[in-house]
Amino acid sequence: MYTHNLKDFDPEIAKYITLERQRQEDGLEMIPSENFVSPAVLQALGSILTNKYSEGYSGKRYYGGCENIDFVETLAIERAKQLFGAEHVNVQPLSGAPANIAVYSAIMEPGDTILGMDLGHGGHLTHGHPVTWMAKIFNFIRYKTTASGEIDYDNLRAMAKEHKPKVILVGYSAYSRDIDYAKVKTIADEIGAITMADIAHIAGLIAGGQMNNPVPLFDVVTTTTHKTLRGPRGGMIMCKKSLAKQIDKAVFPGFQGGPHEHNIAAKAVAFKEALAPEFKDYAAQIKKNAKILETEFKNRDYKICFGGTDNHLLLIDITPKGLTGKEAQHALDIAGITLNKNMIPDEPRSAMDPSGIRLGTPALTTRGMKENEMKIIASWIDKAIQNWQNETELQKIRAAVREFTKNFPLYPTLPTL
Ligand code: DSN
Repeated sequence: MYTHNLKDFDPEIAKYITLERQRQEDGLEMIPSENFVSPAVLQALGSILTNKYSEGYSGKRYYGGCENIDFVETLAIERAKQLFGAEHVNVQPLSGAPANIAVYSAIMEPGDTILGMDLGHGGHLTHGHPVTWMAKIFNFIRYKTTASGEIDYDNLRAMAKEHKPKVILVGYSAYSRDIDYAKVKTIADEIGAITMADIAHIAGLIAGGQMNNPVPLFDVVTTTTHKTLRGPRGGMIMCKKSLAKQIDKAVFPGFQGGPHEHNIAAKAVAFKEALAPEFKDYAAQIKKNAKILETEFKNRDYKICFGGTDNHLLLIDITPKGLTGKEAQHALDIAGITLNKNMIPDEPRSAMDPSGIRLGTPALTTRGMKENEMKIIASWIDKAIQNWQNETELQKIRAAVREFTKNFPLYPTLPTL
C-alpha cells in the first residue's frame, strides 16, 4: 500500500520540519507555555491511533473496534487521577480553551455570572475577555491584582458578595505567584459559588509537588497537558464525582466529536513520566532556574511585575529600558532567544505592542540547564536589550547561543527525516 516516506513524498513539509527542529535545537526557548516532549511522547503522538474514531467514553462508544482505545483512554485517566489526586478526569478536551468552554457550558446557564482574573493582570483570554464568544454568553466580572502584584483576596470577597457569581475562577497565564486555594474556597462557600481553577501553566509544577494543588479542594480544574506538564498539545478536566456526568456530557457530545486517541495515548505516556520520581527534580529545577533569573534581572534593575516569581515564569515591564515588548521580542529573536511580548497589569499600550515580556524556564530545564546556565542566559538577554537596535551585537549573541546549545542536545536519539 503506502511505500513513500515524508521526505520523498513531500520534501517541502519535510524541509520545514527539519528547519523547525534545527531552530528548536539551536535556540533558547523561553516562552513559558512551551516545552519539549520526550521521544516516547512523540512516538505515541505519531502512532496509528490517529486512524480511529471513538466517540463516547471507555465501554460506551458509538463505534466498533474500540477495544484497544478503551485501554489507552482508561490508562490516561487513571494516571491523571493518581498524579493530581482527582476524583474524576476527562482527557478528551482538544486543548485548554475547549476544556474551559466545556466546563462553562456544563456548570452555567447563559447569562450566569463568573468571576475571573483580568487578562492584563495575568488571566487568560478564555477567562472572559470581551473579544471571546464566551463573554457574549456569560457575564464575566474581572478582578485584578493589587499594585504590589498580589491577588487581593479581600477585594475578591467583596466582589463575590456584590456580584454573587455562580463560579469563581482562578489560575492564570502570566501570573508568577502561587494561589491560596483554601482562601478562595472559603470565599466561594460564603456565597455558594462553584470553584474552578485553570492550572494550564503550572500543572507540571503541581504534579511535581512544587506548588499548591487545587484538585482535592476545588469543584473543577482544567489544564493543558503541553506546558510544564511536558505532554502533547492538549487539554484535560478534573472534577468532583458529583460533576462528572455533566462535564463528560459537555465535552462529548456537547462540544466535541471524535476524541484524538493518538493524543490521549501521548498524554498517558506523559503522565507516566510525570509520576516518576525524577519529575519532582525537574519541577524543582524549573522553579530554581526561574528564581535565579529573577535575581539576575533584579540585580540589573529590571522591573519585574508581581514583585518576583514563585513558579516558572517572569513578567517584566521592559519600557523603563527604552523599548517595548514587541521590540524586545524581535531583538531577542535575532539573538536566538525566544520569548513573548505580553501585557502588564493596567497596560497603557496595546496587546500587539505591549509594555512587557514574559519568559520562563520549563523548556530550558528540560534540556538540562541549571543555575549557572541561567546566569549566562540572563546576561545575554540583558546585552540584547541594551543593544536592541544593533544587529551586529545581536548576531554575536546568536552565535554564542548556538555554540552554547550544543552542550545541551535536545533529541540526540531522534532520527532525522
Ligand atoms: N497561549 C498560552 C500561553 O502562552 O500562555 C495560553 O493559552
